[in-house]
Amino acid sequence: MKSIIVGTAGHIDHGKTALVKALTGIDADRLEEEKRRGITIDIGFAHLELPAPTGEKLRLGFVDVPGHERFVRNMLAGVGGIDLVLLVIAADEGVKPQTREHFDICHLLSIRRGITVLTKSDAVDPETLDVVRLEVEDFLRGSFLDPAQAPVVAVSSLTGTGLDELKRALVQAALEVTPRESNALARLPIDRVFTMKGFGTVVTGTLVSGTIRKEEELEVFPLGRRVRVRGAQVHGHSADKAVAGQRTALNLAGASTEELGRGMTLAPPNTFRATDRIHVSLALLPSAKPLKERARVHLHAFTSETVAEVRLFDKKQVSPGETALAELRMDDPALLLPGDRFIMRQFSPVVTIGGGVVLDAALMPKLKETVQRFLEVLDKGNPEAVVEARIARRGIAGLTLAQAIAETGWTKESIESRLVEAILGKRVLRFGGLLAHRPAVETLKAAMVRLVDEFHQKNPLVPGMGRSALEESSNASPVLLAAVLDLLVKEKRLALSGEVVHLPGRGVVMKDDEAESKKTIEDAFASAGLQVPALYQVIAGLKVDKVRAQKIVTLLLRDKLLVKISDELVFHHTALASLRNKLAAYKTKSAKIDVAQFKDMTGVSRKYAIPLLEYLDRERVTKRVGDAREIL
Ligand SMILES: Nc1nc2c(ncn2[C@@H]2O[C@H](COP(=O)(O)OP(=O)(O)O)[C@@H](O)[C@H]2O)c(=O)[nH]1
Ligand SMILES: [Mg+2]
Repeated sequence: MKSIIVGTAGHIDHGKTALVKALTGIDADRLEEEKRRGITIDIGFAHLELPAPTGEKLRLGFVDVPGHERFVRNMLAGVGGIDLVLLVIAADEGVKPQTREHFDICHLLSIRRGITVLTKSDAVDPETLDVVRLEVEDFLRGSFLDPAQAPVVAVSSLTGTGLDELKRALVQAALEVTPRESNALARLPIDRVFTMKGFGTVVTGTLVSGTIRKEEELEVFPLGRRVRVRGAQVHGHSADKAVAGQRTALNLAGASTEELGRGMTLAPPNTFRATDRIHVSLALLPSAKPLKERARVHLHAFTSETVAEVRLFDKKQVSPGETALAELRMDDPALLLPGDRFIMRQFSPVVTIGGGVVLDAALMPKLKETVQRFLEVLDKGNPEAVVEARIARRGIAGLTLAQAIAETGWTKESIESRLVEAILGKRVLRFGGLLAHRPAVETLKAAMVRLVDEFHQKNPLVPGMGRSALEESSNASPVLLAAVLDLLVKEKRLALSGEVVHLPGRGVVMKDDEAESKKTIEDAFASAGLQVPALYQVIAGLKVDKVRAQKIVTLLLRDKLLVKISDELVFHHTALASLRNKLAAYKTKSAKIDVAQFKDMTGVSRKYAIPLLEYLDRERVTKRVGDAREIL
């Protein structure tokens, strides 16, 4: 069953509320004051099911808006989620100021479909009705309600004339409406909050996207509060779920009526962020005064309302009828996403002057020109290009899937499907949940190689740069760094020894006297066999200072040319290798060897024999059994 929202629009007293009642049987003027004064003050609701010729049922939710100029802000709270407008014009009055203002608002909100209804047809004679029809058709020409493509139906809510024709037109238009995405992420801008006896807190709104189920957790924006859906009602009947395009009432646990209010939005928890700065493409009505840089305007989006300052990118003012890219700095934060439409009203006197579409609600500090180029891509609206631009914008920080969801309001699946080509074309690289733009990855690769190279030049005696030091010196995402390091190692542009990153083939470069000292040390131990000298004596005889000598010894130990078997004793690796050979030969005679036999075999004193045997035990060459060793 298709669900869509129909909104009324038009001047006060032109018969909007009467029309909704004639169609649905429901009086949308629900407030006591509205009934007493006979005028609509706030938005009201009604619903109707109509069968389509295909047999399909159409569920129409109605939002009836006030026509009085003092209540345009209430009208704006209702019109944000509608799919189809009934532009109501009384046959005995024709086009009036709020006919124009509401019509402008619908156009600025990019409402694509509607029906023009000439009400009170019973109040005029047929000739007058014809004249009014011509006048109205002229008014509509060239707009989304151009009579060539959208019907103009004359009705009388009093006598019922024309209502059947209007219902047929409604069915036709409803079938043509592109359904809102019910598998997108849910967003419910709240338009009413009240307490219901026995239920507690109830909120209502038009579900503009996604699905909300009973028992689901939601987050209230910009409040940041978690609530649980205790129960849901759609068009006055309890339901397990509400889907996009339905008037929805939710019974909430976790927030009181005092804490909630019109203008807040319900959405999935931990997904989005409210913002007070947005980048937009705005259009100024031809009837408006020029809009100057830093002008303050009333900003309306869905049910939210705040004051915002306009910052223009490349001009000092926007002329009537013009469009421009701009930043809006809001007095109060709201949950807004790219693609959301908004209306601007002049600060004072309050009249509608323009509107537009949100391009970005996750601003990043960037140069004006960079931002402008980015916004131009967003403004063109190709979804594939938009995700790619959002990834590119993040540079070497990359964009996580979670961030991509928060920035676009798209689901993970739709983001992934919009990335297929960029990934196949290798313009975007994916590392688990992180997306990075190829040029940024290339920049990062070059920067890492350069960093390691510079490190080698500055620290010739150190084998390489610690991995963590390398990671800290870059502000790239850790996931990206690890992935890029992997790539560089695979491409043999960097090498990794344990946690040390170095250029491949780049050992330690030594100065002449250091190289000489290294040779002296190595030779001293190599020629000593097992009768090794004390390390401090060898160091004392070198040309280089003690600190450098210690570094050289560290290198010799790291490269396993020297082996340290106890705090005092260091041997050359060849001496230890020949010791193993001797033991292997000894084993052919006896499987056991004691300390005395070991001293005889090697010619070392007890001072060396014990640490050597303990070393051999550790190396599992020998195994201590009582006072002797078993040769393994
Ligand atoms: N004769 C006649 N009067 C109507 C018709 N529709 C509405 N009215 C009257 O016009 C007045 C304003 O109607 P209402 O629906 O409240 O207008 P709204 O301000 O646009 O909602 C009321 O007194 C209605 O009874 C109609 O089709 N024919
Ligand atoms: Mg009304």
